[in-house]
Amino acid sequence: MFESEPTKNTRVAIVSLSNPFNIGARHLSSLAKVHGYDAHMIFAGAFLKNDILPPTDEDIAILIDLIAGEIKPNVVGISVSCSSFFKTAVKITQELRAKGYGGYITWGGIHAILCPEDCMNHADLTFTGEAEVSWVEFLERVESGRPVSDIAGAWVRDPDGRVHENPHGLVAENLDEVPFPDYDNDRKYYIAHGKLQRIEPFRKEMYSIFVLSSRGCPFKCAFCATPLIFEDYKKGLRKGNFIRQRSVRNVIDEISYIEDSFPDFKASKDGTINFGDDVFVLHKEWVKEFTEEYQKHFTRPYWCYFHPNTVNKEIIGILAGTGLKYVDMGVQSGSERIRTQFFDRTDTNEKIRRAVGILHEAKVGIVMDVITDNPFDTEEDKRSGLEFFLSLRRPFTLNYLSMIMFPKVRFTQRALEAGLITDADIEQNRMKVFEQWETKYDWPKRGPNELFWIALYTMTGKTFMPRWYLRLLANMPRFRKHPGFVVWMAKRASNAVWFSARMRIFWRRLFKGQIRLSDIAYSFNKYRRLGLPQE
Ligand code: B12
Ligand code: SF4
Repeated sequence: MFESEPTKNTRVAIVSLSNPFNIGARHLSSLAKVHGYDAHMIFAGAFLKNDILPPTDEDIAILIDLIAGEIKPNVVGISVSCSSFFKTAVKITQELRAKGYGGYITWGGIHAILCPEDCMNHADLTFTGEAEVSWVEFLERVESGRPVSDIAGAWVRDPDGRVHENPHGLVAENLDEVPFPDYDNDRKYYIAHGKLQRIEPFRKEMYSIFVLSSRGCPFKCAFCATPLIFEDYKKGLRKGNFIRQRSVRNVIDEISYIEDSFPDFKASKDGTINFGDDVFVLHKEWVKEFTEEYQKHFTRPYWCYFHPNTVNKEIIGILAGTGLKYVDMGVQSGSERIRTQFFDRTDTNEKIRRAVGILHEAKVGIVMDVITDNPFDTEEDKRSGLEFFLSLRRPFTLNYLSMIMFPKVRFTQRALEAGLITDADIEQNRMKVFEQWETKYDWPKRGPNELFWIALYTMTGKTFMPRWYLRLLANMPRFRKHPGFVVWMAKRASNAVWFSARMRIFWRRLFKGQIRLSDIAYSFNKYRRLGLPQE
């Protein structure tokens, strides 16, 4: 789609760190190509089973050689798409300079947006927001040899060391005008396990893909980076609309482009579309049109995020039966006290119970995100969490994410003020994501009591687990110190649910004569690469 020959001289190398998705960086690659620049995209760092790890030293050495020795771009763009990669970005920047690379080194992504002051100790330019508009402006100036020091939307360091903290730039108001994220197998590199492959990483393995039908979120969860950006809009520091929706046509066209780019994915029934929008669905009319069009064009399953407050009968009724496999709903804590007082969420127990009921009635699968390892949790919170999950209609699945102290967000400030953490725990210093982001049972730094409650909660959504039995376990102090048996049970319960769901699909397809060897191979590879779901 974007494979035409460059018409301009400026060459760009965009680096994505352990993130083959990186929709934001892929947009910048397609934009550069559409404007005639010679854009290369390098994905450095392996995408592993349930793990996020930074690129290894060996991977970085290959990356530096590739950029400084082979591509020799005028501009390097490093996407710090998560604060955990701050130190990796520093290392790459320093090593590029040590290798004699003399072009611009620019940084962007969420960490650059939140902490430009730190990034400017290393980068020549730091993009401080969505960069579609300012990126194109910057490339035009590089191409024409004009100064870049006053680019809106970026902080810029002059050769004499002076830093220009330019105001925020414009964002793409009409998202339909932004070219799709670049999935072409053209000028793509994948560096992992000490090996360079000249290939779009998803060509090798792609089992599901993220599509964003909108940008922005109206909520203000204290642990999340998004509300900090929204605050800037409210204060008038950022211009335009924070919340924007793409047209249905544009979203459908992007999914078609993705399918055409990845024939294996297109041929498979199991590859899902993940709508990664912070909160999917903002308007009823949009949903109506979307479901009609989606069913006309695709049969593959999809899932999306919902906030409990946005689940309503009408919208779920429209979505149900159109391929919606499940809804992933942020609940974040079973304790209403934690949710409202520490997470700044407005979803009461009652609202969540209602949302779960609506999803059940519509026969839509339910996954609820829950944050573990929260230092504000008390024993009372854990117990009330158990009672809350036990009060919900079953079945449902809990998806755990370990609490990470991201910079500047309100929750981190609160934990700092309460003396529960220090600066060393903030993610760009701590890099906890590399140890624990999806909650895993075997993380050695988690105490037995936390592990006990996690395992117990896991079983609350399983229909075959008697509620009285879970309450009984909760009242046995021995298990809090030695949760091995409860963890063992939770794992078996999850495996049983997973296995029976797969079997149901298998028999249904066999009955309909829809079993193909290619589907079995695809599923096998998927679980070999990504691992069985924990839940
Ligand atoms: C979809 C998504 C994912 C997907 C896809 C990842 C991706 N980044 O595409 C998956 C599931 C893989 C994922 C994984 C993770 N994610 Co995530 N994810 C998101 C989400 C919801 C949308 C990202 C997105 O595509 N936004 C839209 C695009 C257009 O915006 P953008 O990425 O910011 O890119 C723009 C600018 O930043 C800039 N830009 C970006 N890169 C570059 C590079 C250069 C050179 C330049 C000039 C500009 C530039 O221009 C882009 C275009 O406008 C965001 C929340 C959000 N609303 O942003 C969280 C978010 C980015 N994720 C987050 C986290 C923590 C993670 C994980 C650690 C898992 C977890 N614990 O949740 C991993 C880390 C993966 C990694 N290696 O980075 C946090 C990061 C917080 C922080 N301070 O670091 C966020 C902000 C959510 C939150 N809780 O606050 N994520
Ligand atoms: S609903 Fe999601 S994206 Fe919105 S503020 Fe809360 S956590 Fe962030």
